[in-house]
Amino acid sequence: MMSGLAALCLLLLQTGAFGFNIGLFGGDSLSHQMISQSAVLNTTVQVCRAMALAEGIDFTFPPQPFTAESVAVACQASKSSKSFSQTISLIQKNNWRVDIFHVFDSMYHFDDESFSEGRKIITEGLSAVKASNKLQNFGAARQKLGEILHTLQDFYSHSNWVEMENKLPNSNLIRSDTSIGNIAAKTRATCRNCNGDDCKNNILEDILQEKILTSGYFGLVPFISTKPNGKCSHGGFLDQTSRIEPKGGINKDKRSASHGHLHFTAANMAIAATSELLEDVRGAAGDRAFLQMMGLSKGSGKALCFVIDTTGSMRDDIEAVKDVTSSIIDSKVGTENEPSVYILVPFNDPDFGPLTKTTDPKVFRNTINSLSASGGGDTPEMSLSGLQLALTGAPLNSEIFLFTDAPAKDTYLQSTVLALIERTKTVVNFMITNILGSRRRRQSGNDQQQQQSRMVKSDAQLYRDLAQASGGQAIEVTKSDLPNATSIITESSSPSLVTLLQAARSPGKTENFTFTVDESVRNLTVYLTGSSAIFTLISPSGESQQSTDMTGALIAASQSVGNFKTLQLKTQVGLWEIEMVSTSPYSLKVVGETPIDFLFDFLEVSQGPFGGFDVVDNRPRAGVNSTLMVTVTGSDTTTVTEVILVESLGSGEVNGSVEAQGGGHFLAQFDRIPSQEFVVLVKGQNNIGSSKESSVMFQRQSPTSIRASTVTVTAGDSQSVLVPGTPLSVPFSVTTDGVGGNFRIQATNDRGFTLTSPSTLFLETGGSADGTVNLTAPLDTPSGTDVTLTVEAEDPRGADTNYVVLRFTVLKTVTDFTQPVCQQLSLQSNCSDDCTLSMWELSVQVTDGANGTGIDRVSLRQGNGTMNTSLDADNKNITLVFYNASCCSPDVELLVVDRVGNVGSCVYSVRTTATVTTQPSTSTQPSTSTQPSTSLVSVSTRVVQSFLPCLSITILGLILVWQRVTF
Ligand SMILES: *[C@@H]1O[C@H](CO)[C@@H](O)[C@H](O)[C@H]1NC(C)=O
Ligand SMILES: *[C@@H]1O[C@H](CO)[C@@H](O)[C@H](O)[C@H]1NC(C)=O
Ligand SMILES: *[C@@H]1O[C@H](CO)[C@@H](O)[C@H](O)[C@H]1NC(C)=O
Ligand SMILES: [Ca+2]
Ligand SMILES: [Ca+2]
Ligand SMILES: [Ca+2]
Repeated sequence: MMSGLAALCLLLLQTGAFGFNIGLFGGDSLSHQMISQSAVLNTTVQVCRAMALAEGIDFTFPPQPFTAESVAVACQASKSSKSFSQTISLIQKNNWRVDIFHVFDSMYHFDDESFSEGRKIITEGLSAVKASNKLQNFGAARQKLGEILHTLQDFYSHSNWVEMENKLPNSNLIRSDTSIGNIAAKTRATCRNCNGDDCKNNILEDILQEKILTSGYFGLVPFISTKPNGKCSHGGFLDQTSRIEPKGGINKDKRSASHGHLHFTAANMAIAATSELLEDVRGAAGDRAFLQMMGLSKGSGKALCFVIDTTGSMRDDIEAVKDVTSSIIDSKVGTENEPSVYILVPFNDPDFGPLTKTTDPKVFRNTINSLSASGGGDTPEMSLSGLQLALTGAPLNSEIFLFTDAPAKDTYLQSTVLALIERTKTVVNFMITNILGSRRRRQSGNDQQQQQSRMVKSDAQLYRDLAQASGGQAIEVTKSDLPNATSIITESSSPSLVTLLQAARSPGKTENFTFTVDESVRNLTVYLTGSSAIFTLISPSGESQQSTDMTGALIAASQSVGNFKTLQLKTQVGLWEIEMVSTSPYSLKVVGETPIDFLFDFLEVSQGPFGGFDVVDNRPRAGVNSTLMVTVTGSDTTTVTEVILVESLGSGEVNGSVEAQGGGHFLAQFDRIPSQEFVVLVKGQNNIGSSKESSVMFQRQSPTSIRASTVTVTAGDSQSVLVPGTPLSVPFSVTTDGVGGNFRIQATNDRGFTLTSPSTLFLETGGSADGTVNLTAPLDTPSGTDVTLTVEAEDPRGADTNYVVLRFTVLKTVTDFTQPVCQQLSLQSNCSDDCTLSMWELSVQVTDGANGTGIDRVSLRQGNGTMNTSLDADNKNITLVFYNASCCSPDVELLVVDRVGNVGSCVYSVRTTATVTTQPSTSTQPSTSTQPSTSLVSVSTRVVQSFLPCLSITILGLILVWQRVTF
């Protein structure tokens, strides 16, 4: 069913007869993708520049056109280039999805003259973005940002804004308290019937002269038009309203569109409007938080994330974590390996959380130091609940360390945690103490609150399985060895480590593994877990070293504690071999420090007669051929030549055929997906020079294991915000390629919000069924809180599970739409001809009006002077601002932000008399037209009717379909 519909959707796109311009790295038009990327890169550069100047650091603009890589370097955050790339593609995906989830909702596209409804989507979404950023929920902010940018950009393509010869974007689209413009009455004619070239001028003269705003009507159903008399149509093959008089259309989606002659004007206006919205988000968040939202941060670009059992038996372990935290902070703060964000989640029984997230190492240290061990009742504890919270709160691709000495009590969350590991590609390391079989230790008299009963080996298996699936280690040590083990693993894993090879064998197996080390790799390290692994290492130059010989030529240093061993290898470029000999289970992981890494998205080939792809947001479908999109990060000169799916626990491999797509993107086609869990191995060349001879082989591997499934779970969009106290219905559907029966449904959220969900759904063999989850946030939930909902479906045999993971933002209804205002109290100067000898000073009071939420922040956007703020002694609603500067810096711009993120700007100058503005601070000029070169290009604005059921078809898939057919 699913695939048939998908194929139909794709057919409609592929024929091209519809004129949809859905292309990837070519085409002659600007897409939502391109528009968003251009604005994001440009705004980010401006923010980095401003921050550099404020810190007195020189700033060098990257060459045009900007890339994620070059911007990250210019921002001195090259270690975050991967997360920056990922942020951009996330924004692009969520932008695209508006066309999938809201095909018929005219207001999402500013069609049908739905101006105030369209603006409401933008401004409500903007409030959610600001609220999310305020609570550092950047993932939620990115998602919502992508969504609202779609609607904002569509305004310029679908309305007559550029036909009215406006030179600047409509700033009122990102505000709620102003007029959008003079909107045409429903009864007023806006277009004339037209034919051929005449259609460039089909908007009525009086509409243009009087600057009356209109937009095209759009309808897919022939002969039934909702277009009022005399109105303009969207235009194009699919739009049936454009066949009804007045015929013709006005959209500027691409160059061949009805008003395609204005395509670049509209697209560049959309870039300027996008930049303006981003500037508003920046003003509300502050520069540093804005960059964090973009995935850019100073330091390692990684989170240091601890999940800690705080029950009575954990006293020693908590002390060990305190020590290692102190030593990490002492040794790394101020270096490029400093963690970019610190996260802590305690768990106990029955309580767990809250999650603490901070960029301030002192705050983190204090939070850790305030932990104490108590409670917990019986032996098992709520470890998976704690882990779930960390997985949803940490940035993508993080590494988490979980400390416990007890089995999980909440084992029902195992599949949920696994789903979240897969979705977020997070590595989880378990530090497990007190396992039976370790050296017996006298019970500490301090642990009176909790009976200490040892974990048996099988209790730890759940942790081992999760570690293995995530590409992490399950380290089993005595409590006395924990400090050493913790410092070894955390010290060695914080910098920009990437995985070159990873494998696990259970039961153990004698096997030879090889891995290629390229010139970019530093600090080559091998992690081994397992009780009795013996190995021989062979270097590219043919030297070898046995595990029994720790003084040989290849191993620079090694450390061993419990079941865990690390070997630091003397880095040699070329092909290494490691021959493992062990009958007991082991895991092997080879990592190195290098900027070059990769991102991947699984795509699934549809079964229908026309082929095409679905992007897979969960487990890819078993038993069918498939496609992977691989994106290289950290290098603009790297080529992927091989993509291989390698079974995580065995030696089975499936090779893909690779096609370069430009811009660091590669497509790999596979005949089948392995039936066992597997990892993605990428090999290629790093072309340092231009000649082939200077290229060096490299390999990288995904730490996270992936599983295929015969079950599919899909849900509608997660665009709705969650209003505290009001249940939100989330419809979902489950499809199976396998046997029918009762499928077990489990819906959980990471906040403990109330939810209702069916516990089973009945599916016919090969059939599907629908369900609904109702989720309610408590009334006192702060705006900006995000909640992650995971809905899982397990087949009747309990052998196969799939899931969908959705993120929602909680937002109280916003009632404050107005910006704070400034009132000048005094401006004094003694400026003379020699400005270096004279000063000026300014005093301003800032208020947010009687019904405002109050002043949150006043900051300096422009001006080299000194600013101080204080609250008025008599009226705490008034913020007083004092500014003084040299007369050589005669201008100042204050950004004034209220508690819901309305941003005002006040500009004063000593050049002339003072001026006050409360306009949005941005006045972005429309940029000059740029021809698309290397970036994602051309997603036109509306998708066909058949898309609606095709919920699992998403951006990349659609782009790729066209790409394959066209090139
Ligand atoms: C633990 O670390 C200390 C200090 O770093 C070291 O002296 C000791 O030998 C280590 N113990 C083990 C078992 O590795
Ligand atoms: C591993 O390599 C060694 C030396 O090349 C060889 O003798 C041995 O048979 C290999 N073992 C396996 C399991 O392939
Ligand atoms: C980049 O942004 C700046 C200000 O934010 C603007 O002046 C400039 O025109 C923009 N350039 C492009 C290419 O969008
Ligand atoms: Ca305990
Ligand atoms: Ca307990
Ligand atoms: Ca306000």
